[in-house]
Amino acid sequence: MSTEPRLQIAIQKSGRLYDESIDLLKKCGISLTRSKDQLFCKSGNFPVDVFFVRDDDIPAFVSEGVCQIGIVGENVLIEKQATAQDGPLDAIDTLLPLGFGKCRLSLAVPHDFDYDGPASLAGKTIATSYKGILKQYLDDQGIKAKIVTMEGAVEIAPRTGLADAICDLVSTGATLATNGLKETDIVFESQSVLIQNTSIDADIQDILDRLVLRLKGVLRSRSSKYIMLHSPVSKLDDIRDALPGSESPTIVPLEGTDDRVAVHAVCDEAVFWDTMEDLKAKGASAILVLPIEKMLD
Ligand code: PRT
Ligand code: ZN
Repeated sequence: MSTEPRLQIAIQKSGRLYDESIDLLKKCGISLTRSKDQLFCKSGNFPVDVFFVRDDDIPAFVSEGVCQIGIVGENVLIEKQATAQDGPLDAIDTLLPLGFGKCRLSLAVPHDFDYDGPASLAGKTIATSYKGILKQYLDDQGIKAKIVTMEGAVEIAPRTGLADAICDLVSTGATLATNGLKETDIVFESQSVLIQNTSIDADIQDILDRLVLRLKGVLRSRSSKYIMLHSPVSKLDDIRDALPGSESPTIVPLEGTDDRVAVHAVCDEAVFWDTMEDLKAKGASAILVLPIEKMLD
């Protein structure tokens, strides 16, 4: 009996990336029914099996081929590659940025630290969970500093006297502010990415190609809008030029009139009130902006 090929994907089992990873797969039409604490789940309507693991384990799962693909923060991927001891995690390619889990790995110092650029950190102690990325950054800048590795609660290190500065993930900056720290330099900007093992069997590659096409469609539809309006024929060029991120709109005749047409376009950028007012000032009317649910090029 031959078994149908299935694509294995590793995602975070709980935490900041979980909800959006699941949401993205569901938007791709992949149905998943996972009971709490279940670490493995087969989709019933698409040949995909999902493994739920700690984010730190995802790069190894993919490079070892346990899963062919994974969703992980780029910060974790690059750090694991920088510190891999059993040979680098080089059997991994990054396929696609996914647009969520955005954050930055930043240096921060106490407010009373007399900071004048990264060179101020020479001879100082920096606490971080990202030793590999930080060491690379300091080496590139020719700065010699001591790195202390902490697994969590890095922000309290300066207050306890354990370190002079920290290097940690920041999104809103609220945690730094609460701990009396100021962000000084961005070391690395991160978001979640889709990664893949570099060698994938052809039949599984076909499934991956289908998934990637759907993912691209979902990601594009998130940032795109469908715009419909009426335009005087004489103003068509002006109005077409004012449509944000749209190349070739569809022009449709309007019944009962020769001097006005309907314009329909997919705009690859946000459509703000300013843009709509500008279109109106150029002669457009009946302007409608609609969300797009799915796209397939
Ligand atoms: O259990 P597991 O090991 O899977 O999860 P984890 O606890 O290691 O990771 P988790 O769920 O906290 O984060 C997963 C990923 O989310 C990270 O690897 C990043 O790619 C991404 N991400 C995005 C963040 C943040 N934003 C973020 N703000 N990860 C952590 N933080 C923390 C940061 O460490 C700091 O403590 O949030 C705090 C700062 O937030 P602000 O908003 O106060 O600046
Ligand atoms: Zn983790």
